[in-house]
Amino acid sequence: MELPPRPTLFDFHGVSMTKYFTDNWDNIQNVKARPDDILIATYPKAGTTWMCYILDLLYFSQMPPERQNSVPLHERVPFLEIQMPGFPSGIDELNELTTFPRLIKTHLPVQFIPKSFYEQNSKVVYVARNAKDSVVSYFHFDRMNMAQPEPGDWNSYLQRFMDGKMVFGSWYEHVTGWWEKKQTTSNILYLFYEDLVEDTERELSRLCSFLGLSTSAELKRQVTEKVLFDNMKNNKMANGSTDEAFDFTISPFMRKGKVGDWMNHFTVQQNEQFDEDYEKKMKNTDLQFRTVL
Ligand code: PPS
Repeated sequence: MELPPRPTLFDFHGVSMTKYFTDNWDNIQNVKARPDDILIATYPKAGTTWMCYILDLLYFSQMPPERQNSVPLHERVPFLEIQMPGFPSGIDELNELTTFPRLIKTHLPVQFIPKSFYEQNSKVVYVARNAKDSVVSYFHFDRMNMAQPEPGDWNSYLQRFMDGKMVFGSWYEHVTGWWEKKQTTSNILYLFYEDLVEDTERELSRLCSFLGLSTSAELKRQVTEKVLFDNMKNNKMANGSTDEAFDFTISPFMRKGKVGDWMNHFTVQQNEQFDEDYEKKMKNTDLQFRTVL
């Protein structure tokens, strides 16, 4: 299938977006959430796929093996806001789900979450990743994903990230918006990519207690093994190889999976400018990230 030209960014209620995430807006906003729904919310490149796979295994690894072996992860965990011509929308896929609970992926900033999720007290697992590794990962993703705007060169991309002119808007506003929301609701678990890299099994235990799951130590160990970076990279149902918009000759979707790869991309000058700007943008929050382990 021939791909349409790359989409362009536009301002959508104060957030940079592309049409693929706004065309279905009314249906997204009118979605009927359920109390047992679990939203996996992230700014892009924070470890969304990793968390989707972890949750899918925690809930459904006892199901017949066909689920894991032949159903792509993006069908098991629909992407709420996506609507691309020629493909079922996230809402269509959500309506097709027959499993409970429903696991739902979203990159929406907190103010765009359909109100039904709050009314139904659905749970949210938010994963955040430090800004420097996020922008590097996003840059390589935008290079290889023809459904994203043209990234341009690294220097201008970095500036655009600092200006919040990315699909799904400003990283700074996304991570702090969800952080603030978490202070007033017990239904949000706020996790960090860096913590997941440091000790996946520990974070899995936090996840299980938040979700009220009494997962056995053996299952936790098995899940931890299955979601190791190299295992996911080789897993055709989870490594993005089913996505027709991805050009793997440019970059893999499972690229490095590390904390600190930003050091291979930022020049000394870019780093100084970034840090200075970061201090200003993040001065009113107590949210802290690790950029090295
Ligand atoms: S997306 O497109 O927004 O849904 O991307 P997302 O899944 O959020 O993020 C992709 C980055 O997460 C890394 N990743 C992992 N790191 C460690 N362990 C595991 N298992 C894992 N799975 C995915 C992936 O490699 C991308 O990061 P980079 O830095 O580009 O490698």
